[in-house]
This record gives sequence, C-alpha cells and structure tokens, in this order.
Amino acid sequence: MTKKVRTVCPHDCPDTCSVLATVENGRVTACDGDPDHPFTRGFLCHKVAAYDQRIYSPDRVLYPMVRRRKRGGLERVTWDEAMDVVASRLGSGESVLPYSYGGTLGLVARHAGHPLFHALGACRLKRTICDDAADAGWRSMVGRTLGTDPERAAESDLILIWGMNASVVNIHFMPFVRDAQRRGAKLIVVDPYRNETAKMADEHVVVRPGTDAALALGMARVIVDEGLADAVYLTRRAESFERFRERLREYPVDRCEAICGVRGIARLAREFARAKAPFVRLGIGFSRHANGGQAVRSVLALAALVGAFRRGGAVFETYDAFDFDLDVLRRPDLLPRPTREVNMVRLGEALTADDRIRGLFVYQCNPAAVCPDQTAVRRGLSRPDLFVVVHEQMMTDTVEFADVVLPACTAFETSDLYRSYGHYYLQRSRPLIGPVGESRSNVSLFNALAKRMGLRDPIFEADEEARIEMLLAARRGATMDLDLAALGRGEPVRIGVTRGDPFERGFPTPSGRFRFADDSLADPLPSYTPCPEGCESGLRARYPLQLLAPPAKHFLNSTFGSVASLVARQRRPVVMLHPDEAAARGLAEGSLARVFNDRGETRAFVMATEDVPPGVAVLPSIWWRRDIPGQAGVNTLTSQRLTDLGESSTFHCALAECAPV
Ligand SMILES: Nc1nc2c(c(=O)[nH]1)N[C@H]1C(S)=C(S)[C@@H](COP(=O)(O)OP(=O)(O)OC[C@H]3O[C@@H](n4cnc5c(=O)[nH]c(N)nc54)[C@H](O)[C@@H]3O)O[C@H]1N2
Ligand SMILES: Nc1nc2c(c(=O)[nH]1)N[C@H]1C(S)=C(S)[C@@H](COP(=O)(O)OP(=O)(O)OC[C@H]3O[C@@H](n4cnc5c(=O)[nH]c(N)nc54)[C@H](O)[C@@H]3O)O[C@H]1N2
Ligand SMILES: [Mo]
Repeated sequence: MTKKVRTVCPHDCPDTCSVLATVENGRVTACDGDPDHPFTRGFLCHKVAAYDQRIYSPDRVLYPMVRRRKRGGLERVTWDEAMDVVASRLGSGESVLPYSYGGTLGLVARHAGHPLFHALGACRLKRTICDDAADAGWRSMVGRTLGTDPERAAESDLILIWGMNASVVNIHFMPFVRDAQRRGAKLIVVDPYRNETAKMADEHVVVRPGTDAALALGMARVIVDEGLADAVYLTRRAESFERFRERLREYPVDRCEAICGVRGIARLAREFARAKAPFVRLGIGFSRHANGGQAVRSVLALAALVGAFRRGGAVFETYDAFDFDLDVLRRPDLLPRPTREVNMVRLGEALTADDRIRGLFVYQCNPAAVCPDQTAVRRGLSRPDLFVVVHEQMMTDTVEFADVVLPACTAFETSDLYRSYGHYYLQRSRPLIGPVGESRSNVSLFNALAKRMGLRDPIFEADEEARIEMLLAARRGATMDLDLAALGRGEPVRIGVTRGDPFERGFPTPSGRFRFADDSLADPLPSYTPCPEGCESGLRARYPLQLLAPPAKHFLNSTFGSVASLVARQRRPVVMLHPDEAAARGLAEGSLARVFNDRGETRAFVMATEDVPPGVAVLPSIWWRRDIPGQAGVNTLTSQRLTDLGESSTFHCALAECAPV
C-alpha cells in the first residue's frame, strides 16, 4: 500500500519545510517538497530529499547498548536493563549535566528532557551554541526576535544578505530573492569570501572577518552626514538616535575602510539609503566572532537608519512570533532551587577543569563533533569517572564515549509541533511509520526514566499529543488566531504576523520605539572592537590565516554524515585558500594539508581558489571523524571563547596556519 503523507522537516534550519513523504508498506521511500507551503514552494534540499536513506541508515542505533568497562565494546541489552543502569548510575543534583541542542526542532521533543533534569536538581545547560549573540543584539534594539516576513524580500529593489550563505543554509529564501532580481532588484552579499550566495549576487562586498561593525558604522556615518537617513521614521519610531549620531563621530569612512578592507563605503551607503525598499537579511554567521553581538547591532542600526522596516525590511529570525508558553513543557517550577548553569560552548572546560560533573546525559546533540575546542571536549568525555548516556539515532562520534547508548526515533516516527525561525508558518506532524528497531522518542524515554527514578508529576504521564495540546492551550499573541482545524490536518498554518511592517504599531520595547542605545549593556551603543583572535591581533604573526568554519552544503551541522550519497556529494574535507597563500606554502591543489593552531590540528585537501581572499582559510564542516584524514575535525581549531553579548560561540574567530603534510 502506497500513500503520500504530509509531514515536517525537523532539522535545525530556518526553512522548516513541509514535506510530502511517500510511505509504502510501512516504510518511507521518498520525500518531496510540499507545493502548497508558501515558503517550501515544492522543493527540498538534497539532504531531506534523501531522508529515507537517513532513516534506514546502516549507522542507525537500533537497540540499547551498555559498555561494561571503559574502552570496552558496546553490548546489546534490553530497554529494562539499560534503564536500570541509567537510573542507578546517573546520580542526581549538580553532579548531573543534561546536554542537548538541535537534533530536532519539534517543540515537544526539544523540551522533553527539561522536567526530568529539573526534578533531579541537575545543572542547567545554557544552550547558547548557535544564535545567542545575534539574538541578544537584535533584542537590545527591537525587543523581541522577529522581523519582516522574509517573503517580502521579493518586493525589494535592493537586498543585502549580510554574513549568511543563504544559498546553502536558507535555500528556500533564495527564490524570493530571485523573484526580486528578475524585477530588477540588486542583490548585495557581504561576506569575507565568495560563497555560493555571493556568486549569485550583483555585488559581493568582501569584508575582513570580524569587522562588520566598522563597515556598517562607516555606512551609517555617510548616511547621517549626507542627510540620507529617514528623518521622519527616526522621529516617530526611534529613540536615542542623537546618541548614535554622536557615536558615529568615531567612525569616519577612511578609518572604517582601513579596518574592514572595503573600498567605496560611501558609494555603498548612498546606494543603500536611496533604495526604495531596502531589505536586509542578517545571518548568524557574522555574529560568531568575539565582537558578534555589537556587529549585529551595528548592521541593525544601519537598517533602522533608512527606515528599512517601513520601506523594505530587516530580519534575522522569526521565532518569537510563535508565542507559546514553553514553560508548560520545560517546567522550571520542578527545580528545587536555582542550580549551577553550564554554558554548552564550554563543555570542554566544564568536563576538564574539575570533576564536579559525574553524569552526562547527551540527547539530540553530537558534542564530540560540534563543540569548539574538540581536544578538550574529547579529553573530558574520556574521563574514567564520568558516566555518559547518549540517546541517539546514529552511531555518532559522541557514541564512542557512551557508557549507555539508547536508540532514538526520528521525527517521522513521532508527533510534534513546529514553529520556524525563518518564516511565519506553524505545522503539526504525526507518525508516518512505527519506531525503527527498538527506538523511543524523547518523550517516551524521559517519561519512562522518570517513572524508573520514582518521580511523580502529571507531566511524566503526558505523551506527545497531550503535550502539543498543552502548548496550544498556552498560546498567546500572534498564535492566538489559528486555524486549528487546518493545523490538525497537518497543513502549514500562517500565524498572525503582517506581511507589511511588523512594527507598524510600535516596537516591543519599553518605549515602543527602536532603541539605538541600550543602557543595560556594557557599551550601550553599537561599536567596533577588534577580536582577540582576529585580523588585527598580534597572534597573526604566528597564525596568519583567519579560519572560517561554515556549514557544508550537504550536511546539517554533523547530521547527514550518516548518508553515503550526501557524503559523496560533499566529496571530502577541504581547506579553501587563495592561490597565492597556497603557493607560498608549497600546497598543491588537491594535496593534503595540515591546518593547525595552539589548540590542535586537522587535515584537509587544498582547494586553491580566488573565491577566498588572502589571509583567510575556509573549512566547510562538520564531517564525521571517520571521513576526516587524521580524524580530528575543524573544531579542534575553534575556541571556547564567548561572544560580547549572549555568551555564544565564536566558530569563525580563530587563527591558524597551514602546511603540507
Ligand atoms: N546546509 C546546511 N544548512 C544549514 C546548516 C548546515 O550545517 N548545513 N546549519 C543550520 C544552522 S544550525 C544554522 S544556525 C544556520 C546558520 O545560518 P547562518 O549562521 O545565518 O549562516 P551561515 O551561512 O552558517 O554563516 C556562515 C557565513 O558567514 C560568513 N562569515 C563568517 N564570518 C563573517 C564575518 O565576520 N562577516 C561576514 N559578513 N560574514 C562572515 C561565512 O563566510 C559564511 O559565508 O543554518 C542552518 N542551515
Ligand atoms: N565548526 C563549526 N561548528 C559548529 C557550527 C559551525 O558553523 N561550524 N555550527 C554550530 C551550530 S549553529 C549549531 S546549532 C550546533 C549544532 O549542534 P547539534 O545540535 O549537535 O547538531 P547536529 O550535529 O545536527 O547533531 C544533532 C544530533 O541529534 C540527533 N537527533 C536528531 N533528532 C533527535 C531526537 O529526536 N532525539 C535524540 N535523542 N537525538 C536526535 C541526530 O542524530 C544528531 O546526531 O553546531 C555548532 N557547531
Ligand atoms: Mo545553529
């Protein structure tokens, strides 16, 4: 029996696609993009189009396993036995650290573990590995994390994609950009290297890594000096503009050009300010530097200066508009007291600086591959006194360190509710197939474990469907008026966000205005500060290459490294270098190079290309260890340093050197 069933792509990507899955005799056999979803528009990325290969991957964890002694092999056990081992050895209180992130973005699955770990009084994880610098920067000016509907880019005459390889990480945004380009709009991409998006642009602005604030503030200075700002908008909609104008005195154009390496800032500024409907798509990429929060604030200030929200748009993420009270799932009230917080970016330090953490519970995350300073992370995970549980779909690099491995369902085997961080549609999914092997969903695992540990609260009785209903009952704001019948049928449902200016009735700030200054910050105004490990740092004498570690097209972070056809598409780990940099080091095209700094070394094949400027090295990631020559990934080179705002990650803020093997 063959049927087509609508479901949702669960992965950590702004597109949150509606998927039409073909199910034959209880097996998923094909996946297509839903033509009726206004953002998916009928197509999928290669990754999810091959989803059946992931569900039935030879790397799939099919049953529970226990390691009897450190470094020994994994032995198959029953769920009962595995749960006994976990319940008796995990511990409780602050010796326990839950470690999870974005395996699925389903609101129910993603928050399934919180009540249990709260009830145990475990350490709390600060889940700030991804967008928190950008988020903090955006919030400080706008109030909440939402912005112009990305679909509105189609009506723009000048689109600026800033610090984001949208053709790779937000591919369903690009048709809107192409629609605009067909109508004569200009696309400008601001990025340190000519990525796939820059190749589609009418202009590529090559900015030095970590200097975006200087570029944006230089442009803002020109706009203010030449009277090109939207004065009416600023008077009606903004506060503290005069203080911003003062700050801009520190950013004359020649100083900014010297910092960011961009010539013609004045021309760029005029063009941007004179556009009828300028649209700025801010990425997270350029926030992954030590000064990333202020970089985002500078670009956002630039957008506000020309009244972009009113005339065209500006957006970084949309998720706050999906207004649910997530605490009904997270249950912070179960915490006995505010326990220690551990920043997930610093897992390496948390596990190696001392031995306070004795039980680590990893789910929907692959820290051995995705965390910065991988050498420290792996050393920590190998600690003989650390008990490690991993709930996983695949035999990932982290499983290598597990004392207990528990098989996890994929999203197609369970129910969930999905908001998006890149559009304004909500969608609900139901299981397409039964659990593969003996796998269990996050909710069923944590409910069973809570019972085994003697915890009693009604939340531990609630299955996925019940939790979805709890969320829907706890909705407010833009999610109030929902077509619940359509949602129940699995259709994408638009939430109540206007297609025009999302802040036409005011900003969600205390004053209702856009805030150029936020006095709660160490530096209330947008500013540029050189990065300690960036293009202006002294360390460049030893490590002259600024390393960018952006996402690979055919992987999603480390997910999909289990799909052979996608590994084949991505071919092999490469380090992209300017031909002069390659030649200066005797690195022939296609040869194997060592890329190293004080934190470690990875190996990759040289791709000499003028797409990358001198002084920069680009290593698309995240490869599985088995596919990396030398087996240590790019994150051996990245650091645990946190951003200026939001305590987030600094994946593109590392210096390195390169040499032949
Ligand atoms: N195919 C694919 N899609 C993905 C992912 C994936 O791994 N693969 N990951 C998903 C996830 S978790 C997220 S958070 C999003 C990430 O999405 P974003 O972070 O918004 O975008 P990225 O393309 O990852 O950002 C990397 C880009 O930023 C540029 N960049 C680095 N430093 C600077 C700088 O200083 N200035 C400027 N202007 N640009 C800079 C890099 O050169 C690169 O082109 O994508 C999601 N989508
Ligand atoms: N060098 C470098 N490193 C980076 C980045 C970068 O750009 N460069 N990006 C960073 C960013 S933006 C992010 S968001 C992080 C992402 O880091 P992670 O959230 O760890 O992302 P993934 O690598 O996709 O790993 C998710 C894992 O969850 C598993 N999983 C999926 N669904 C479920 C489920 O329902 N239950 C359970 N138990 N498991 C599940 C998957 O099999 C997969 O192994 O990586 C960061 N690391
Ligand atoms: Mo992310």
